[in-house]
Amino acid sequence: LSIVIIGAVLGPVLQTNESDPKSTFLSRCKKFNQYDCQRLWGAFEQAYVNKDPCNVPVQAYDPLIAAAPFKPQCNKMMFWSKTKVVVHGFTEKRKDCFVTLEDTVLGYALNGLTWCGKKGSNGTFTTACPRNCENNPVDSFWIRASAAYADVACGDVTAMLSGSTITPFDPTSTFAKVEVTRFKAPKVRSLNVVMVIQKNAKSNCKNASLQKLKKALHTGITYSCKDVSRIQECGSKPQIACKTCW
Ligand code: N1C
Repeated sequence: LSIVIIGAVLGPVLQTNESDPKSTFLSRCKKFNQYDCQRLWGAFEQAYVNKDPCNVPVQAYDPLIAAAPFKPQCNKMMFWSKTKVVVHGFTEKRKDCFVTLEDTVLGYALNGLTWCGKKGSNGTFTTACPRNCENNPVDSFWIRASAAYADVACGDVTAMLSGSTITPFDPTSTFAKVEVTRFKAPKVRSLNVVMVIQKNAKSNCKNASLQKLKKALHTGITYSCKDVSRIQECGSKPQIACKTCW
């Protein structure tokens, strides 16, 4: 009996054991229905399996992105930099207002995971995966997915940046390097920055780096920035209209 009980407890836990990316990927993917998850896993694997883990370029994920293209969700698309926890804590409660890359099948399935292959092996590994070389499997995926997600951006776009850093618009971030430059006018009408202000904030909307963000935007895209210190409020009160979140 005790074995049955242990099995019943461990079964569901092991199903999403992060040391087994395949089962995590498949179980997360299944929550979306409408996708052939086995086929997506196959398209994912081909990007890095049997390759030197420092030799997986961004384009290796083209077939994966093509197999699960991002759908434009005008006026709801949310981007972020250095605010991952706040953003997802918030979008989880207000899916009606905003969607992030992690709310799409690929972003959701791979969020927080580590993976790499090895030359001469057909396996997926989670330990000793390099992140310090340019063409590593994890960074290349996020760059490719971020580019594809930004490519379909439309309408009024939101970005949550962090007032807890000295440079909220960090030129080395994926948001700056990959996403902002892909927003196209007139498909994208505006970029609206929500500056997350927590206690002991180091910057706000007046920060000089935001002038660079404004300049980096293609002409025709309107820019705005708002310092928001009570981000939770909109998340905890579902009756607040999206427009009046801040
Ligand atoms: O480099 P960043 O942030 O500016 O990237 C964030 C930006 C978002 O707008 C997303 O659309 O780029 C996209 N994105 C993810 O969705 C994502 N999920 C998980 C980029 N990176 C993502 N990750 C991991 O976080 C990934 O490992 C990458 O290196 C970090 C980047 O976090 P950041 O510096 O706060």
